[in-house]
Amino acid sequence: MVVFEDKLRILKKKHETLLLHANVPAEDPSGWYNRYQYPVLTPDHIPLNWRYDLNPGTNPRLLLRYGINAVFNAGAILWEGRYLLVARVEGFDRKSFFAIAESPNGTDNFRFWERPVFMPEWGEPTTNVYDMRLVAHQDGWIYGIFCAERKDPAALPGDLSSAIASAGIARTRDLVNWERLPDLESVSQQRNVVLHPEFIDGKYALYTRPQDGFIEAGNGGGIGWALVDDITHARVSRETIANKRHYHTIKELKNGEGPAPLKTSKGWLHLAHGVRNCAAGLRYVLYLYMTSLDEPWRVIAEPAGYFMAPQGEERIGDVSNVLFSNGWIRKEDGTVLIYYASSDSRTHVASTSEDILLDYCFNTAPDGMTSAASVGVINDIINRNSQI
Ligand code: BGC
Ligand code: BMA
Repeated sequence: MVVFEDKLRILKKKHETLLLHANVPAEDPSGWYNRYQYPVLTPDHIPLNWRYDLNPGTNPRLLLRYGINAVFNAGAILWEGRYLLVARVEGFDRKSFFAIAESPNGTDNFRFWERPVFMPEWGEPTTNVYDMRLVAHQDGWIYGIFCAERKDPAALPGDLSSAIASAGIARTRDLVNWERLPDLESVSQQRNVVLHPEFIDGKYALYTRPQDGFIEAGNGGGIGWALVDDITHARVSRETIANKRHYHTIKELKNGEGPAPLKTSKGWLHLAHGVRNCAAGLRYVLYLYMTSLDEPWRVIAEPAGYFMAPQGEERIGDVSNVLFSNGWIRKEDGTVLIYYASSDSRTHVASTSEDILLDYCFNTAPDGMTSAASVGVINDIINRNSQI
């Protein structure tokens, strides 16, 4: 009994200390953002009563009963003045699910709500769900579009890895009660589907990511754009590629929309991830691009290369060398909080401003696609500096 009480006291103290820990920003030499020093969500942030049976009668040794492996790839929303993240929480059992954590300021003191999200099923039960984008749509609902993954029924016997990725769609008014709508109907597999926050010609608009197989984008040329008449029976009938993949760039192998774009006076501001393959496996980095206000599928600016890449401890985790983001929040004063996860393990925040991001997008050279063009960009900067 004493052992139980002592252990519980220590667990609670450590947990509370972690939750109350103040976060500290550090300016990046680029000037583009401040990375906060501590992750905002980790497995240790998960409430103790989700993981331990706290009854000394049934768990006298106070053993862990459900292990949490990672808390990452969080959607984000500023809702009624509350900073909310809908995290991808993954157990030791490799299943992930959604859970909402709330902070008073968006940078620390995140606490999970009482229970994980109860997501109703649609169709064939979903084996795994992840990477939700939260969008307050013009129609008044808050949508959560996420990847719904099921085993491929056509997989050959012995192939236990082939799966089908599709876009699960759910909506809510209070972030507690969710209405699951039919999954997005699409001829290709879909991961990283994001709802555009406004109607376009009276229709819902989606950023898609057509792919040939479960992993390979194949002929899927990049981030797609599709209009949908009825979100309660969403179907991709025509898909155009809005942001293309390219040979020898950070998005040679795959790319995907991050959170829903932010509307600014100069166009829609997008955060996306780009993937390339190398001897060490896939490398995921984050990049930005702008599209036109009237035609959100038309790119008007795109700086070369990455905006953020894994650094230091961020490089290491379950799937190393990965930064991924599906959530950001713009505050009224123009501050932008970027929630990003590192190496499929933990969630971080970086802060910047709309003005800085627009400056970055319009004043950083686009990719010239060759080494010589990159040298040209540097020479331009040197020439300008020599005239000061
Ligand atoms: C994993 C995802 C990953 C995907 C493609 C899924 O089974 O859960 O994290 O993005 O496979 O590699
Ligand atoms: C992807 C995503 C993420 C993940 C990444 C790296 O395909 O959908 O869930 O962060 O792979 O494993």
